[in-house]
Amino acid sequence: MAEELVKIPDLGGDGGEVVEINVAPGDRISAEETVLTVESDKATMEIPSPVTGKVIEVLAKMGDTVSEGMDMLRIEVEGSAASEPEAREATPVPAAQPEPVAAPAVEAAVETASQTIEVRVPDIGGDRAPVVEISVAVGDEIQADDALITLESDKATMEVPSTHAGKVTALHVNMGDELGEGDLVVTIEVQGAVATPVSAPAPVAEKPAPVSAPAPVAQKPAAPAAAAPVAAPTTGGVVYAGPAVRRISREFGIDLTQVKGTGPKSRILKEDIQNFVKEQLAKPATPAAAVAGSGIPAIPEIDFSQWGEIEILPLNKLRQIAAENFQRSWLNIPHVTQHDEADITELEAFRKAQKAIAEAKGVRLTPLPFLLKAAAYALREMPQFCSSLSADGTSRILKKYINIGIAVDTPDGLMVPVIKDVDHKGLWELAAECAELADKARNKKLKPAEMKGGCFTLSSLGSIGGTGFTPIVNAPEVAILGISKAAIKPHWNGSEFVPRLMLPLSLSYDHRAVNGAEAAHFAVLLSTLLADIRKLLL
Ligand code: CAO
Repeated sequence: MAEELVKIPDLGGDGGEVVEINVAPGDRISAEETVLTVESDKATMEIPSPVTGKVIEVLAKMGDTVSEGMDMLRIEVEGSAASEPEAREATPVPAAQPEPVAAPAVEAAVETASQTIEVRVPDIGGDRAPVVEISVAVGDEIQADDALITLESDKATMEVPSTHAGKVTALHVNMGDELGEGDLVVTIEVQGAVATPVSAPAPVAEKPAPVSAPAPVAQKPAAPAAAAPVAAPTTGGVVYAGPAVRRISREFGIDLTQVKGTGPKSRILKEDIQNFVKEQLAKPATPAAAVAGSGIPAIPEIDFSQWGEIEILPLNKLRQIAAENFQRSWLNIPHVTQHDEADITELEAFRKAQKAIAEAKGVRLTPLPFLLKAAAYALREMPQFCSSLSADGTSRILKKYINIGIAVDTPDGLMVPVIKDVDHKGLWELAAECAELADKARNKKLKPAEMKGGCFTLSSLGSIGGTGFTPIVNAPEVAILGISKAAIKPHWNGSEFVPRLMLPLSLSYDHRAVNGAEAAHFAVLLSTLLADIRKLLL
């Protein structure tokens, strides 16, 4: 066993900053195993050990700026007979920092209308490397030095920039293609004079080529990445991470922009990926409908137990479905609610007068059947309320039938059975059907067909209380009538205040299908009909 001093190899350029130390004293490492990760303004490089052995000391520190010849590692080399410590340089990293490209000989400033330029992979240090990101598409207008693709070898992540500004006319690579020096990346149509590449300046030819015969200029490979660390594959955000971390993130489908880096400059370390995966696994699954497609930021998850005792109760299926429906409707429909009041003093007097007959018939006559009749009348008068918008929003589908849903509060959640052909049914029939459907809803006896085909919905909280609310439209319907608790109010009849029973109405509507004036007319029509139910006969 012999001790060796391993030095930093040629990194190209002025060296770089140590952003990750991958070994510790006492570690047994193999030749080619990464010792340090160094980041320059051009590339991220992993520096391997040239020998197999046991690490005695890591001589470079996090944040050090290192360059060729500096001490990196003291190592006890396995299988060596030498007795004296010797110094050796780590084998230069093959793909760490491509050499700058020699000035192209054939490139010249050419005065011409447009030219086709081929951009190829520059010298990337010998090895071939797979394409891990394609940053342009055919038709894109790009600037000189814009990243075209990103290559990632075992040792480095590199962007291949464009040599010229122009329009991409052909893309010659696919994700995963293994590329090496000279491979064709894109063809670009360049307008006007073709200047020499910005990233690899070369002398301009003294004589421009004749305009009449603009020969396509074969481009020398572009210079390697001019920009700092590349963006994560899935987003445009800049992420600091070494090739190994990027490789793991791709294997696990992790968006690096979501990972909090704890290294210098918020660099993402392997431990950060491990912690991220652990956190994700510990999270409960988010219901897809909560955010799917909405594009709105999710409400942050909070541990409420930090403030006291809590209990977590799962929502039953009905509540989950209702929640999805409410959210879908609320997110898709521009809601407006029109509030009004109906004087139901006479209606209530009539209803009470029917009590004995109702009892004889075994029916409870609440205000609801009257509201159904009034709504059916108004829907016939104003058919835009009895419609749905086509999915593409270009037409209105008028329904020539009048089916009205009634919101029923049940112990398991909200259900909306639909009363069919309300306009053809009398008060007693409607009262009986309301009671029957509400009873079925509460006893989970409703059939799917009994909850379908509605044109409009009534949501009555009148038996509970309240002076108004903003019901959510039961999409794809375009309006819903909320009913609150009737109350005696002083009403000015022109000469004096008289007590009248006023019923609060809250008409929510889809403002894409109904405008405000129409909604006000509809609410006024309902109030008028309820104030004098004889008008329902007209
Ligand atoms: N103002 C004053 N009293 C009212 C009233 C109103 N607007 N509406 C009903 N009442 C009275 C009824 O007249 C009845 O009293 P009487 O027996 O003395 O006549 C009492 O309140 C109870 O009525 P009810 O609730 O049993 O019957 P209903 O026909 O009014 O309503 C139903 C039936 C199924 C709509 C109702 O029970 C229900 O479930 N409502 C909840 C709807 C809901 O949850 N909506 C919110 C949905 S989310 O937007």
